[in-house]
Amino acid sequence: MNKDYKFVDQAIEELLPKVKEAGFDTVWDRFKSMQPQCGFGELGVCCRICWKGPCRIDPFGNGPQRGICGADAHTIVARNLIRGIAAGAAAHSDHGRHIALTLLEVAEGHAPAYCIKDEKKLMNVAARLGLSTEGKNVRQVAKEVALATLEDFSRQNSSIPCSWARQTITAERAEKLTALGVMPHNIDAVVAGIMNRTHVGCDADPVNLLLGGLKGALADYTGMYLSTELSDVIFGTPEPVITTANLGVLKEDAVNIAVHGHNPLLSEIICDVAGSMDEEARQAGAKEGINIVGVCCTGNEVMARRGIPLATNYLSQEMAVLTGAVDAMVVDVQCIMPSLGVLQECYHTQLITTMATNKIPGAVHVEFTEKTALEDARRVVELAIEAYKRRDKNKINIPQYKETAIVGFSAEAVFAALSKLNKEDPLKPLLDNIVNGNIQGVALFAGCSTTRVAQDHNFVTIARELARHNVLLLATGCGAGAFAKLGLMTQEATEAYAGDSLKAVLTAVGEAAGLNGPLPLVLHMGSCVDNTRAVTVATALANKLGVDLDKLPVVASAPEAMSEKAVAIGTWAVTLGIPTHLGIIPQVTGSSLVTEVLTDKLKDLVGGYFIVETDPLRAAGKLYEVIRERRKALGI
Ligand code: XCC
Repeated sequence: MNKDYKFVDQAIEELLPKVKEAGFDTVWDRFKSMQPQCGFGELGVCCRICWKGPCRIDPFGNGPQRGICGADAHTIVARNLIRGIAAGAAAHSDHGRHIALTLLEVAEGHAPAYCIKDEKKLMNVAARLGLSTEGKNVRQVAKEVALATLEDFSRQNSSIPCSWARQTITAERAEKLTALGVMPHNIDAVVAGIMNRTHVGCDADPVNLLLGGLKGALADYTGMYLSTELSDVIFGTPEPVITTANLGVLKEDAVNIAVHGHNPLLSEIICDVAGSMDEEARQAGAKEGINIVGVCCTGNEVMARRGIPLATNYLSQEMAVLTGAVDAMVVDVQCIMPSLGVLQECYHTQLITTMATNKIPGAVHVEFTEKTALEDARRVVELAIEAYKRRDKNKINIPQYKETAIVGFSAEAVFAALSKLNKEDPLKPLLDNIVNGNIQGVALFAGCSTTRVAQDHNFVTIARELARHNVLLLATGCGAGAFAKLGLMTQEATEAYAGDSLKAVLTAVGEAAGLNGPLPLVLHMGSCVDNTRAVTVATALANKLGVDLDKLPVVASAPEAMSEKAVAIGTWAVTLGIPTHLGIIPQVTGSSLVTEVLTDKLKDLVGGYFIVETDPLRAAGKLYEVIRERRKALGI
């Protein structure tokens, strides 16, 4: 066993020593050989923006206090931070644009593999965007929705905010953010604006830069929101479904295809065609045909909509290949370790890249387009079957760990479950239980997994502790993956860990919704982009209570954050008024000013702020304290 790490995930604990014996390096080995990591980088005081540099500020005050151009630590840290936010926003919104363009192609009849699976949602979205649907057919409405959405990427009038931002938050919040000058009008322009103002010789005022970061984060929010909603329109809105998670979902006697990345456009079609190619897999010797499993957020997407089992989350993606049982790892965009390309030199796994902007040395590239999606998906499955024939049975090591996971809690699914208690006013039961204290508050777990902490440990520890205090738990992304793998998305977890009053509410709703027992302890809301589903619920609650979002007893936690997307998500959560915990030290502490703004001053400005706490139990305590504070301020 790797003595330097503790894993709460037994599957990794079991597999890793075998991997080490075989002489393979994993993410944890590379992390170890990277020590000590660059202290300047950790503090955020290293500037590589121009080629006079790199420059770094001496954090102890003995060496240089300004870079060659004269930028001090505050400017450098703020610039680095908001460039990360811009990258996160670019990633999420490009994903969203891809979905919006696909919707347009569906409407125009150019994407035969796709259809509008959720017409009701399409109509709701149209209404929310202020579009009239009267007398129009589904395709016409879809086209107008797609075009209105694309305007959020192209509007030049900066006094008109992005529709997807303005229409999805409370009016009071929108007004406040507009007055602050941080409401985005055009996602692309805001991302470009951050790159522009952080170029050498531009914006040097750290506070002004941070305000630019808030705007960038709201551009990220806009891209995420539209991505989730339009994906639901095309692929269906998730409803509760029972599935399984962890490496034990791989099958020795099946052609195992892992879909990995973020964008559901190809993985959905792979799921569609796999059934019709099952016989080919059996003819190749796979007695159980084709078995599709998910990794990271593409995994979350197909798990929430189709109940496809989840193999694992970000940090342990290599472990899926190292089971020797994955025949194809098909990837789209984001959070794909380049090491997968190296691993397949020793394993038969066929790594398949599918997006022109996301290629990996060592992979086979099957270029995906919406027009040829069916053929592309078939090609992927064919490659998997071919790879299956090359499998080395001696290398197969599937840890027999998997947990049941009840997933698919979109905002609509939450409202539908609540409506079983009160048809006329579905929000009332939730609100009543928050007001009477049966539910103390709501915590959204988001973000990644990282080598800086024992994988999944922070998620599980904080969640159990908050549940004990009767806090309702929601999760997305690799946080959701952690909870699914480790059995916290089960009714048994509710019985075991929920405080009495929370348990009673989850049981009443679960029974009424026909689950024959409580709702799971943690509600799976989907992938990273689906964090906006939690905002849908929070905004509905705020509107019903007649308060702004920053008054709600709602908190967020990214206890194992890693990616620039997580930086952007955390920043918009704070900007919307939600106190947000980080379980790792963000790379900003080289500037006392930036640190103070993020953890304190933002509270006066937007209501939300960052809470940095690396100890998970203490973090849970702090989050609960915030919830109590907010309840007190509301007089409940
Ligand atoms: Fe990536 Fe979404 Fe982070 Fe997981 S959680 S490591 S961003 S896959 Ni969004």
